[in-house]
Amino acid sequence: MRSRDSAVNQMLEVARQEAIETTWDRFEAQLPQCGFGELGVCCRHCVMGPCRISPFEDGPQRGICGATADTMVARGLVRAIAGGAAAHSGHAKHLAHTLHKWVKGEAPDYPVKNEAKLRAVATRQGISSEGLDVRELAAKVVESVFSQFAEGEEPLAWAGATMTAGRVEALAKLGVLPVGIDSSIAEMMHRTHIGVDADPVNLLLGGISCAIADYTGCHIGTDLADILFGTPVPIQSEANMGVMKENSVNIAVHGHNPVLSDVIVRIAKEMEDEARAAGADGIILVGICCTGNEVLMRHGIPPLTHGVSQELPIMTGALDAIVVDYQCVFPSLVEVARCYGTRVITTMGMAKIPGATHIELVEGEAVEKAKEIIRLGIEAFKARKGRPVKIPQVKNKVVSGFSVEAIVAALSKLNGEDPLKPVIDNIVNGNIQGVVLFAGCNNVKVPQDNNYLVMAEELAKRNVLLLATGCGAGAYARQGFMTPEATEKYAGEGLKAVLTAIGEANGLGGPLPLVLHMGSCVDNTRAVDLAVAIANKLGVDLDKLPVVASAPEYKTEKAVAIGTWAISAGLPVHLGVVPPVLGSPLVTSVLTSGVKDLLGGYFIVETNPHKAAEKVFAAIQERRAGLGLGTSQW
Ligand code: BF8
Ligand code: SF4
Repeated sequence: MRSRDSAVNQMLEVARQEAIETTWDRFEAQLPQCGFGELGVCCRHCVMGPCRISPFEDGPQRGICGATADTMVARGLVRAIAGGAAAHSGHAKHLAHTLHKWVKGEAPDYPVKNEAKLRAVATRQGISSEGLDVRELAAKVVESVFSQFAEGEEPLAWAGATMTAGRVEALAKLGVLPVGIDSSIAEMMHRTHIGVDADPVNLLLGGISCAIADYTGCHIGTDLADILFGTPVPIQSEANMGVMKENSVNIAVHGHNPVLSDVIVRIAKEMEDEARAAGADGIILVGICCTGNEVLMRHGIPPLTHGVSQELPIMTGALDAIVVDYQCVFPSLVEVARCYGTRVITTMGMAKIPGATHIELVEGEAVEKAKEIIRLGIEAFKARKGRPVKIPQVKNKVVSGFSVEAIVAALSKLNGEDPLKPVIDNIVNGNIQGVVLFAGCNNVKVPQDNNYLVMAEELAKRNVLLLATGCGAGAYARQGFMTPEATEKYAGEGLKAVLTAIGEANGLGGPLPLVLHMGSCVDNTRAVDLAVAIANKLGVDLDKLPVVASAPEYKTEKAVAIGTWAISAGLPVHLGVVPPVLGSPLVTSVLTSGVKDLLGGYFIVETNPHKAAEKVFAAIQERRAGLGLGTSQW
C-alpha cells in the first residue's frame, strides 16, 4: 500500500498507465538504502572522507580523524537541527523584512491587518505601545525581531516571553538558552566542522540550544504572519483533489510562506472576469503543504494534497499552475508538469528549479507579480481547454482555523471569566485523558496517512484531545477527520461530550471537529502557547502536563528541529520513522531516556501505529499519575 488516500491511489494508477515516474518509483529505485546512512555512521565533513563506521567489530570503528560513531551520529543530528532552524527562521526573517518594508513605505500591499495582535505581541515582548501609531509600533516590533537573529548578550527574549518560567529556568540551568538565532545556527556549523566538538553529549546540548533558536524562529513566523495577514478563526472548506473543476482555472500555491500566496488569494478574486473571458467558469485556488495550511486557516482555500503526493494533482491534467515559494517543494514537479502543460512558477530568488518559470516576488510590486502569475495560469487553461481531465471525485469537508485565540474565544462561550477552566476541569475528571499534537510530514517510507489515521482512531476512542499541524493536519483534512461527523464516529464518550458542549455553546449545533487544525509547521508554536497557558493556570511546568507530540510520518530537518524543541519543552515526542541515530547506542539512549531526567521530554520511537498509540497513551497516563489524576487502562 502506498497511500490511504483514495484520490492519491487513483492518480497513482494514472501515473502507472501513463508511465509517469513518481516519488514512490524513485524510492523503490533507491532500495536498498545505504545502511551506514540509515544508522547515521557516515561522515562527509571533510575531504579526507567520506568515512564510515562498521556496525561489525572487525570493520573500522573510527573515521580518519578519529571521530567515533557517537561523534558522527551526534554531529549529523545537530546539523539537521541547524538546517531546520535555518529554514524556519529564514521564513520568519522574510516576514520581518516584508513588515519592515511596509513600515518604510516600500511595500504598500502589506499593511498590518491585525493591529490587536501587533499590540498583544508588543506587550508580551515588553515593547510599550503607548502613543505609537501602527506604523511606529510595527517598526519597534520589527526591530525587536531583527535583534533575535544577531548574537546578543541575553538569551532570546521571544523564547523567554513565550515559555513557562520553569522552562526558561530549566534550560538556563543546562546552559542551552540561545543568544541569537543566526549565531546559533552558525555555531552548529562551526562545532560540526572537522576537529571541533567531538563530545556527543556536548554536541546534543548544542543541538538543543539550536532547537530553541528554531522554536524562536517558528514563533516569530506565526506572530508576524498573524500581524500581517490576520489571526485565523474557524472556517469551513473542502479538501482533496476533488475540489478542482474541469472548466475552472485551477491554481495551486505550494511551499510555506504566506507572503506571496496571501496576495494571490486576494488578487485571484479580482481576476475572475479575466478567467471568464478565457472561457473558464472562474478561478479555483488550492493549497499544497504548509502554504496551503496558511491560506486554508485564513481564507478557507481548499488543501489539495501534501508532501509525498505533491506531483499527482498535475496528472489530472486539470492543474494549470503551481506557484511555489520554498521548502518541501520537490524539483520533480517540473518534469511531471512538462507532460501536462502545468506551469510551475518559482517566486523566490533563493529557491529556483531548472525548467520552471521564475517570477520573482518583489514586495513593492506584489499585486503586479500576483497578476502576472495568475495570468500564466489562465493561459495554461486556454491551452488545455477541450483536453480530457481525470480529476478524482474525492473530497472531504474540513473545519480549520483553530488558533489559540479562536480556541479561547470558543471556550469563553462556556466560561467567559475563565475560558481555560472547562478544558482543565475535563482533563481533571478524565473526560479528556490528555492532549496529543500530531505534527510533521508524509514520508514515502510509510503508507501515506496510515500512521496518522490509525493513531487518531486509537487515541480518540480513548478520549484524547487531538490537535494537528503541517502535513499531518493535511492528512486529517483530506481524510475527513476535521469534521463534526468524525467526532461522532470516532470520539470516546468523554471527549465527544466536551467537544459537543463547546460546539453547541458556539451555535454549531454539533461537536467541534475530531482533530483541531492549528496551522502550518511554524504554527506548532500555537500549540505551545496553549500548553503554556494551561500549565501556568495549573501552576506546573510543561513537563508535568498530559500532553504528547507525535510526528508519525516526519521527514524533514525542520521536523527534527521541532521534535527536539518539543522534548526540550518537556514533552514526550513520538517518532513514527526511525531517525538515523541507531549507529550510536549512546546518542540513542540520551534521546530516548537520558534527556528525560534533564528536561522531562524524550523521544519515543515506534513505527507500528497501533503500538505507537499505546505508548503515547501510556506516556499520558504517566503524567496523569504524576499530577495525582485518575488513570485509565489501554
Ligand atoms: O513545514 S509537514 S513536508 S510542508 S516540513 Fe514540509 Fe513536513 Fe509538510 Fe510544512 Ni512541515
Ligand atoms: Fe572522516 Fe573525520 Fe573527515 Fe568526517 S571529519 S570525513 S570522520 S576524517
